[in-house]
Amino acid sequence: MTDAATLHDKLHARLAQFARFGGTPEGGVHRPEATEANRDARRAFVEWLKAAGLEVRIDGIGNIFGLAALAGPDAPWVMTGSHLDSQPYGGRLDGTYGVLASTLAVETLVARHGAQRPAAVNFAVVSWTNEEGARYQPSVLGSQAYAGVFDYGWALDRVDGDGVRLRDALDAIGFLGTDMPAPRPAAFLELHIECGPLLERAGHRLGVFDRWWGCRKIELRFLGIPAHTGPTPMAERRDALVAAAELIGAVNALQHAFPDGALHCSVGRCAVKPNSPNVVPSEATLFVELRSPDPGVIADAHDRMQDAARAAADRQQVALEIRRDELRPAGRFSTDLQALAYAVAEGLGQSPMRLDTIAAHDAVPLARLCPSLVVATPSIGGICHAPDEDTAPEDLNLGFDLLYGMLERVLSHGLDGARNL
Ligand code: HGY
Ligand code: MN
Ligand code: MN
Repeated sequence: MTDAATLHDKLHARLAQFARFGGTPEGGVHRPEATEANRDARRAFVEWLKAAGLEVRIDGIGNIFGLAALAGPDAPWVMTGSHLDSQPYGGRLDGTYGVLASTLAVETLVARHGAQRPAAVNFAVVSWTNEEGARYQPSVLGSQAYAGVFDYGWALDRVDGDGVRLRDALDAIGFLGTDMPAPRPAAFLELHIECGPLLERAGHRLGVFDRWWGCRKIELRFLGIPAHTGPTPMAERRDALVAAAELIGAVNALQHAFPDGALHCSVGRCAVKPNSPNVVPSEATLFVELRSPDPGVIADAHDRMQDAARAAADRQQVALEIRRDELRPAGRFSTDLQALAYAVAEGLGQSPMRLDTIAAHDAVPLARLCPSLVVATPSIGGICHAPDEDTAPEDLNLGFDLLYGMLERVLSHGLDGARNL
């Protein structure tokens, strides 16, 4: 029988193992979707699932599932997991922590669950493709395809900044799967680092997200005229990057048009062509994000952003092209699963903090299919999407204990029984 300390040792051994896949000198990971480092992490995950005796399935967009039909094919499936892709030069915990904790918890519960004890549910462990939306947009792509938001073919045809389609990148690493996806779950649980400062500042060690913010993601392009940056008279230039620079400032200024903290806005990526020091930029592509819990704020900010983009294009006498404009509406996670999380946390001597998640998670599209929830552990300094992203080892252990306790309860008592013990 493995005790908690042994399980925690196993968790940290896995975290150390996976931190080597794309590990960076600063202690983070560079593991964007379908890169070789991502391939290596995927392979190690599949090997672990097989060693744990789970049925492995890799679906048409490279989502990896590990199935344990403990309760029989007609019983409900409880799914748990997260993602193995990372931001460029990002952190070693975002996504990975949830995949490893879920796998260790299910592996342990399967091993401990003798055939003689009745099981109320089946388990599915998952690693979703392209959650981060770094190499391919939109984000949470694999889980959205699974949830039916996009069809697999459309999702596979997304191209990265070098024009490489997701289907070709997955094929190149051997993860363009052909298996059926996992059965539709009756519940989805995700363990994740907070990716923000609130738990640490409030002195809480566990968080339960009860709602997610809405997010509008716009990809737009200014189109100017290439010219020599030397002799071309200033008045005759059509500089796409100057228009982009004006808009970047305008997007940041949007925060002041709303109550403090109501809108989080950014331009995180700018692609310039031909990107030569002595050519007037003919193209500048911006990736804009507008996040708020209030749909009216997002709509108003979106209108203001569009007005600012048109004004910048007019001032610089360049063209403007909106290439992608997606709204992921705000929503709420399952109150039943939240009640289960609080009950298990109480048994661990913890009173979790209620939180919003402003970051997206795969649990958001899964909420279209079934009750879904994300539980969180503190991020030291609130740092996330950066090499020094970190969480205290004892908090990583506690987050694992919370997830394990939730899964253990539903295994024995079912989703309804688990809450009312
Ligand atoms: O976009 C997000 O919030 C997630 O971290 N990919
Ligand atoms: Mn994540
Ligand atoms: Mn992330």
